[in-house]
Amino acid sequence: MTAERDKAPVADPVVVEPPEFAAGLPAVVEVLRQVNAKTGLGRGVGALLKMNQANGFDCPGCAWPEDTQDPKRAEFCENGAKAFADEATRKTVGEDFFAGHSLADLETKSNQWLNDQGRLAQPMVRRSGASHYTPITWFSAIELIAQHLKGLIDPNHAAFYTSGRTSNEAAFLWQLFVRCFGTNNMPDCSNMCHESSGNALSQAIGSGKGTVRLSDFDHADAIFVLGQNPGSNHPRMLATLERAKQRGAVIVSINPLDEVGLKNYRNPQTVNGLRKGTELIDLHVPVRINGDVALLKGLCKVMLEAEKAQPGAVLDRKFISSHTQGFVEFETDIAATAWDEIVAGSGVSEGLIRKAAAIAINADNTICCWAMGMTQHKNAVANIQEIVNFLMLRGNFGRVGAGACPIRGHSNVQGDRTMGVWEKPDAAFLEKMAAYFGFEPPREHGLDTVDTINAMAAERVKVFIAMGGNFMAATPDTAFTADALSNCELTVQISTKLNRSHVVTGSTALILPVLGRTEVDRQEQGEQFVTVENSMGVVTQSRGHLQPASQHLKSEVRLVAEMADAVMGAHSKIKWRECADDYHLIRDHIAAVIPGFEDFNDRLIEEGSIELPHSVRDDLQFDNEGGKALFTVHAIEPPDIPEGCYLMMTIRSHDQFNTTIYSQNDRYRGVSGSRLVVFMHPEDIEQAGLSAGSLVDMTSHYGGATRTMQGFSVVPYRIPRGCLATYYPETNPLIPVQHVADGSNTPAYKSVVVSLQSG
Ligand SMILES: Nc1nc2c(c(=O)[nH]1)N[C@H]1C(S)=C(S)[C@@H](COP(=O)(O)OP(=O)(O)OC[C@H]3O[C@@H](n4cnc5c(=O)[nH]c(N)nc54)[C@H](O)[C@@H]3O)O[C@H]1N2
Ligand SMILES: Nc1nc2c(c(=O)[nH]1)N[C@H]1C(S)=C(S)[C@@H](COP(=O)(O)OP(=O)(O)OC[C@H]3O[C@@H](n4cnc5c(=O)[nH]c(N)nc54)[C@H](O)[C@@H]3O)O[C@H]1N2
Ligand SMILES: [Mo]
Repeated sequence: MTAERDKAPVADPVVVEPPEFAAGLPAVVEVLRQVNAKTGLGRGVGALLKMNQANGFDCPGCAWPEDTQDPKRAEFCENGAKAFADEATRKTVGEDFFAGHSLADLETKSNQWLNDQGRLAQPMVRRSGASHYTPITWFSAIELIAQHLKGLIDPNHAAFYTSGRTSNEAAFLWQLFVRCFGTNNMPDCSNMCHESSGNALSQAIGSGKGTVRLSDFDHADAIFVLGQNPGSNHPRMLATLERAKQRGAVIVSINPLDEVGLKNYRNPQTVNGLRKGTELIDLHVPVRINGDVALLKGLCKVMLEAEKAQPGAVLDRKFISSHTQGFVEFETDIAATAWDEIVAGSGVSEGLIRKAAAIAINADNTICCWAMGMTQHKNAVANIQEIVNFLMLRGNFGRVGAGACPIRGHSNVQGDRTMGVWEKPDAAFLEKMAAYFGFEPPREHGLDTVDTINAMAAERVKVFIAMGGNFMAATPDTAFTADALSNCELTVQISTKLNRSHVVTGSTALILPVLGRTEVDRQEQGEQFVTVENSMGVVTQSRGHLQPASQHLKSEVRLVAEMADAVMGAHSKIKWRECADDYHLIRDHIAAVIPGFEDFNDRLIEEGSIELPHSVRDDLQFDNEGGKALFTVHAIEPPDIPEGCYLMMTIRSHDQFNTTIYSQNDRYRGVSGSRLVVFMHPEDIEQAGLSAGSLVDMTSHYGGATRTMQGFSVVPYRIPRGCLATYYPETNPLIPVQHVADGSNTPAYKSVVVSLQSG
């Protein structure tokens, strides 16, 4: 099968050496350029200064927490500013645009082009068989949804996707609506993101959330950053790492790539920082793709050996005996794991592993941070549980300066889960919802993202409604997913910007445009604010200040309330519309149903933000099976890579936010002009008879099936032998929908077996 690729303008990339430092003056220049081009300088900068401030709006970028130590500093980064400018653009997409572009025409456009057209400005419908989207009133659009949902013989024939920008208020009302309607089919972007972390941590420590506060970075002696590229994806984290480093913390990066953001950081918010950088990492460990289980077992082996040589010097025996289970099996397994296996599995020498382990042994307090480099593999859950094993050896839980720190992606992805957006809700939560709202929620678990694609393909899901995101471009197996989506009777995209999911649709399709975070949200009872939860369990307010991009936009909350009202009608005991008139009412409901949100409204006013409780962090209490943190044993299972094939990871550039592509450039990797590149070790290039700039086709191999894409330009890069890197989402057509992580069902986006053919 030849899958279709993104229709980006095909150009040869310009390749130069990656820069020596991250951020600094180029970041400031880039912020001003993007803000000026998209929003106008005066309007843009004024609004930007309100980002992540009290009484301002939460950055629509990543979920890194605000630094409250210095409330006066500008609390945004280059990529947050880009996300802001992209939402606050003055360009709009309305009925004239759609009259001038048929779906067939839009099909031929690139993701970047679609996004560049501006903010969606009015509700549009594509009627069955029609060539174009045409305008529809809000009333008719919502009636159309209600008609389709009410026409289903089983509520499980609908699926309700959420991306992670949705506020707590909208998310809470959304899951309530979906459950009143009668299904738990709530796939979300977490299913493709940190699901593996949630799954692994819940089993091992009894909570799916990280155990670290932002302030812990001020007390950590060692910080291990595994499979994460903060320079591009969480740039504000670099300032935190810089402060830790200047205080004397030792930083280790475990990553196939020596990402520039971790090497040298020039803080653009300080005069000194613009001129001179801080070397952030002390040690880079160039693990091979998916070699982390072997590597982490190696680290633990060194620590166990050192303890044997000097009993009492390394392990936190008290922690292990009082708070953990499974240690003996773990110790036995590690002792039986040979160095040959560890070195072969990780691609890292024993010497380097010993060096990294020495850092952990010498640190009283260690934090491990990680992101997609750990979660998007077949054995991703094992990856994360090995991190937990590693941390537990020295008792790095429940104390200041230490712990497990999954770094979340979308700005409110963690909050959406806290609000109950999950296809596998726990029974206690459903009980509480049932008792408080007086309805019988469905108990059977619903479909996650991959299962939803399969159910659409099998025509078991017929109505698909997405609260944000870009399902079509973000999911694996593009051609298969496109067919699956086209099987639906109705697809609805509740969105801010035009994207691929508006172009590949069900028989009937709706585009429903909503307010973004940057915009004023005026309802019956006055101007509203919403709340979001950051990566470290702190809930803050977010209030937009810009005038809405169009007078036709609804808030997400209002839209959910109106849909619920239309679907549930007079039977519903819930006063949906009143909730939309005044979001305080929703927060009162949240306070009644979700643990940790007691007196939510009052505390928000009095304290400004609230920190959610965490039983491991606060009380060293583990709510998993057995009531103690669990050491787990995982075999080293190197992926099966046939002769002549490579293992490919799909990664983000410095100029994108997920499927939103700002430009074809990746300043931090020295590539510009094209994203259709494949990063490759120079010796692999030579061995394959290729050279820098060669054009190749790429074929993925899974279960006897192949998927091919054409026209990648080869870029020599410092990457381990046998490993390749390409950009997400361009290569999603190559990723088999069946290739998922055990336990979490997350697509193995970073472990794709491919071969190259000269183009
Ligand atoms: N500007 C910007 N910010 C973002 C996003 C964005 O697209 N743009 N996306 C947001 C979202 S939703 C998310 S989830 C996060 C993603 O943030 P990240 O996880 O940092 O993003 P990725 O580029 O997917 O991959 C991260 C790193 O994993 C490494 N890696 C890949 N495979 C392996 C492996 O097997 N082992 C190890 N140790 N490392 C590996 C790659 O080399 C890369 O450096 O960022 C969020 N923030
Ligand atoms: N190959 C590969 N695939 C991946 C990944 C990878 O690393 N490799 N990463 C995965 C990960 S970690 C994630 S999180 C997913 C991301 O998957 P998604 O969250 O589905 O994708 P995004 O690109 O973030 O969605 C962007 C769209 O969201 C809409 N939007 C933006 N802001 C708002 C808002 O405030 N409200 C509403 N209603 N809509 C809004 C806009 O229309 C915009 O076009 O992709 C996954 N896919
Ligand atoms: Mo993500």
